[in-house]
This record gives sequence, C-alpha cells and structure tokens, in this order.
Amino acid sequence: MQCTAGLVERMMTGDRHALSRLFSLIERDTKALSAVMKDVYPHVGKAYCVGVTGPPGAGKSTIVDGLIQLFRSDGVGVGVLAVDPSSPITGGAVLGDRIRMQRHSLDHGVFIRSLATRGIRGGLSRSARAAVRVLDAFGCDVVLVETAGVGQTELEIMKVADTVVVVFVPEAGDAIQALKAGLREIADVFVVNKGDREGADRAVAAIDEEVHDTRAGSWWRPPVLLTQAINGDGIPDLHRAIADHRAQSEKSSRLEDRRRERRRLEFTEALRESIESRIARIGLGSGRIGSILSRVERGEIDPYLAVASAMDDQEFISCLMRDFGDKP
Ligand SMILES: Nc1nc2c(ncn2[C@@H]2O[C@H](COP(=O)(O)OP(=O)(O)O)[C@@H](O)[C@H]2O)c(=O)[nH]1
Ligand SMILES: [Mg+2]
Repeated sequence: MQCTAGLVERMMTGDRHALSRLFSLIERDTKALSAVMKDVYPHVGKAYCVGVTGPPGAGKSTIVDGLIQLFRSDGVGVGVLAVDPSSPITGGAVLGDRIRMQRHSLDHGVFIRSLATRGIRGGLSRSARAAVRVLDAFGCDVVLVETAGVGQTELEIMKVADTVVVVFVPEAGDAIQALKAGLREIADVFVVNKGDREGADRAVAAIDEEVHDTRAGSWWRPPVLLTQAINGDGIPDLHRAIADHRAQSEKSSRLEDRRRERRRLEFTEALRESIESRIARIGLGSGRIGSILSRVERGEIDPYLAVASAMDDQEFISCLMRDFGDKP
C-alpha cells in the first residue's frame, strides 16, 4: 500500500488518472480505504458537501446536472458522486447518470464518479465520506452526493452532507409518507420535482404544512421548492436555497457543530468495527474464553456475567490487542 502517498501527491496536482486510481482503492476494501484516508486527511477541510436524496426516478440526477451548471458559472470546482447501493456500477441508473452528465465531461472543473460501496464495511456512509474527502483534497469546492433513497440508506446521507436536499415527486401521499419515515428531520431543503405533473402544488403545500408544524421556532426553516428539472425551472432557486443554508449554518456555528458530531460518530463507529473484527478474527472457541463461551452455551452462566469475566481475563484482552497487521 506504499503507493497511496505518491498517488495522493499526483492527484493533488490535478492528475485525474491518479484521482481515479484512488477511487478504485477506496472501493476495494476497508484496509485500502484506510490507507488512502491516512494520506488524504491532512489536505481536507475546504469542500462543502451537498447531499441530494429521494426515491429512484424523482429526478435527482437531472437536478444535480442543473446544479453543476450553476456552480460552474460561478467558477466553483464541482465533484459529483452518484452513490447507489442497490445497483452495480455498470447498472442502468448509474450509466444513465453518466450519459446525462456527459456534457460536463470536457469541463476540467467537474469530476463525476459513481461509487460502488459493496465490500466496504460501514457501507454507503464510509465509502461516501472517504470519496468526499478525496474530492476535497483534489480541490473541489463543492461535492454533490446523489443517493437513491431506499429505506434507511437515505438517512445515511446525514453522515456526509453539510446540506441535505430531499427530492419528492408530486404524489403528495408518498411525500407525506416519506416525511414520517424520518426524512423530515434530515432535510434542509425540500424539493418537489416534476412540477409539470398533476398535484405538484398540493404536494408543496402539504410538505410546507408539515414543516411548519415540526420546525416552528427552529434556527432554520427548510424551504419547500417546486422544480421542473427537465427544463431547469426552479433550479436557480434551489441553488440559492443551498447557499442560504450554508451561510446560515456557517454564521450560527451549526456547520461546525454538525461536522464535529459527524467526526465523533465516525470515530466511534470505526472503533466498534475494529473491535468487532478483532473478535471475529481471534474466534472465541479456544482458551479460557472458549470455556466461558461453553458455559454460556450450556446455560450455566448468564451472557452478561460472562462478558464481565471475559473483560477481566488478561489472556483474552491481550489476544484482542495483538497486532493483526490491520493498521493503515
Ligand atoms: N416530467 C418530468 N420528468 C422529469 C423531470 N425531471 C426529471 N424527469 C425525468 O425523470 C426521469 C428520472 O430522472 P433522474 O434524474 O434519472 O431521476 P433519479 O433516479 O432521481 O436520479 C428521467 O426520465 C428524467 O428525464 C421533470 O421536471 N418533469
Ligand atoms: Mg440518478
């Protein structure tokens, strides 16, 4: 893994080939990802991350495409990550995104990449976080992360994004349903896309009412915007709403609080994972820990008392602390 430092160095001089290689590494496995992070981390902290989430087909990629153009017209360097845990990298959705965004492919201020998250422990949030950092170090001012909302995965975007945009389509029933499922809390900006469709105004009103009830008196009241991404309608308003949210969160130190909380979560998650994987590696079948386990299995001691015994057992603890060569 010695090559990562050199790759990072080349990537930081604007070498896109090195950037692509780094992406392949962070997609490969957890160990490669950690090695890349070690070299990238000292160079991050400038990029602002915007998450765009919502159900498949809502128009997220079309919206992102419109946003790229607006950011570029301000001279902002843009990185785009399409994260889709449900479809493989060659799958239809991602391929479609690539084609749709192709018009940006000759622009050196834009880097678009789909991200495969399988094979990485910690899934979407860990790979996406790493990828955002790589793009940050590369020099992107803004990183747009598109995630297809499938169950819990859309909530994961919170762990990455500084501003979360949640996209709905006009079927108001669906929208309200999704709000109840937890999106209400994570959205900083709501978008009802496909404004050309029946019921769009009703959906906006319904979400607006819901937001009014739940965010009354809060430092930020998420706007509910109507867009028609297919012809660019409403995208400048969205661009402005993102900038407003950014300015407000920077001014009120909410951004720093949010990032601090994310780093804390990231550390504790990684720590837990590291301990879990060590337990899996050493196995619990032999030695004194093995006999404790057998007694638990036979129902002779309760599992919690057994944990306390294990934690007091020097042999077990020193096994856990052994050097597994898994450090980056
Ligand atoms: N009618 C209509 N179709 C749209 C609009 N925006 C996007 N679409 C279409 O909806 C489909 C899904 O869009 P896409 O951006 O790939 O959605 P994603 O899966 O959320 O990324 C595509 O065929 C788009 O052309 C819109 O405002 N109105
Ligand atoms: Mg898409």
